[in-house]
Amino acid sequence: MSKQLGVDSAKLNVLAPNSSQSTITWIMEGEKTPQSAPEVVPLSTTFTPPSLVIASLIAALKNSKSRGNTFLLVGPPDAGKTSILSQLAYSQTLPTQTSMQINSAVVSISSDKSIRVVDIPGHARLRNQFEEYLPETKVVGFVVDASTISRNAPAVAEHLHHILHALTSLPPSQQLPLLVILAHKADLFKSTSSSNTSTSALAITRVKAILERELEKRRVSQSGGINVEGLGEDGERGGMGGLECGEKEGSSFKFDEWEGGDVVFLGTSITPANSDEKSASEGSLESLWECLAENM
Ligand SMILES: Nc1nc2c(ncn2[C@@H]2O[C@H](COP(=O)(O)OP(=O)(O)OP(=O)(O)O)[C@@H](O)[C@H]2O)c(=O)[nH]1
Ligand SMILES: [Mg+2]
Repeated sequence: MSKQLGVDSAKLNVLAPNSSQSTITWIMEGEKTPQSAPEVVPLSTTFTPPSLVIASLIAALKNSKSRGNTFLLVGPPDAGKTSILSQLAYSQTLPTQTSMQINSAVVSISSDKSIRVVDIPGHARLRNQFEEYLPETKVVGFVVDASTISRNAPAVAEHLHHILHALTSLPPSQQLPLLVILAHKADLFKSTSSSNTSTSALAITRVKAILERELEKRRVSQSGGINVEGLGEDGERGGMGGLECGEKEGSSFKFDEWEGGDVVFLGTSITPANSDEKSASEGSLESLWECLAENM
C-alpha cells in the first residue's frame, strides 16, 4: 500500500502534470466553494434600457441553469476517490496519499461539455465538507472499496447514512442529485472468482447486499434504541433520517425502494500506479464515463 499521510503541496506537484484539457485546483480546508457566476445581475441605479434588463435577466437565468455541473466524489478513506479523479482528469493513475484537502478538477466529458469533479477526503474530520458542495452537485459518487467492505461494513454504512440523510434533507426547491454507488477496486475480485460472472457484477452484488444489510441494522437500531456506530447518545439517535423506504409493512432497507430517489450501482476499477500488471487487467471507468455523459 503506497498510501501515507503527506503534505498537500507535495501532492500538488505529483498530481498536476501538464495538461491543456484539465486543471486541478486545490481548495484549502475550510475554504468555501469557488463562486460561480452571480445569479442576480446587479442593475445599475442609473437609467437602464428595458432591453438591457431583459438581456440581463436571461443571462442570469442561463447562469442559474448552468449551475449544478459538479460530480462529487465521497466515501471512506482509501476507497479510491482521488485515484478516480486523476484517472478522469488525466487518463492516468498517479500515486496518491491520504487526502487532507479537497481536490477538484475540470473534466471534459464530451466535445461540448465539461464538468467539475470534486473529491472530498474520507477522513472523519473532513468528510462533512461535502455538504457545502451539494447545491452545485448533479451526481454524487459514493466510492466503496468492494474488496474490504466485508470487514469495514459498519463504518462504510455510517458514512453512507450521512450522505443519504443530507440528500433527503435538501430543500424541495433543489434538484436532487443522482446517487451513484461505485463498487470500486473490482479488479481485486478476479482471484476469488471461479464463475463467468464479471468482476464488476460480483463487486456490485456484494457491495449492495452488505450496505443494505448494514443500513437496515441502523434503521432498526434507531427505532429500537440500540447503539450502533455514529448514532451516539448525544441526541443523534432517532434524529438522522435518510433511511426511509417504501412503506411495505416489515420490509427491510432496499436501495430500489429508497425514498430519496434513484440509486445507481456501478462496478469500477483503475490500474493502480504502482501495479506491475498491464493492459490485460486494465481497470475500467467506462460505466462511470457513460453514467456521467448521461446524467450531467
Ligand atoms: N487494486 C486497486 N487499487 C486501487 C484502485 N483504485 C485505487 N486504488 C488504490 O487504493 C489506494 C487508495 O486510493 P485513493 O485514491 O488515495 O483513496 P481515497 O478514497 O482518495 O482516500 P482518502 O484520500 O483517504 O479519502 C491507493 O493505493 C490506490 O492506488 C483500484 O481500482 N484497484
Ligand atoms: Mg484521496
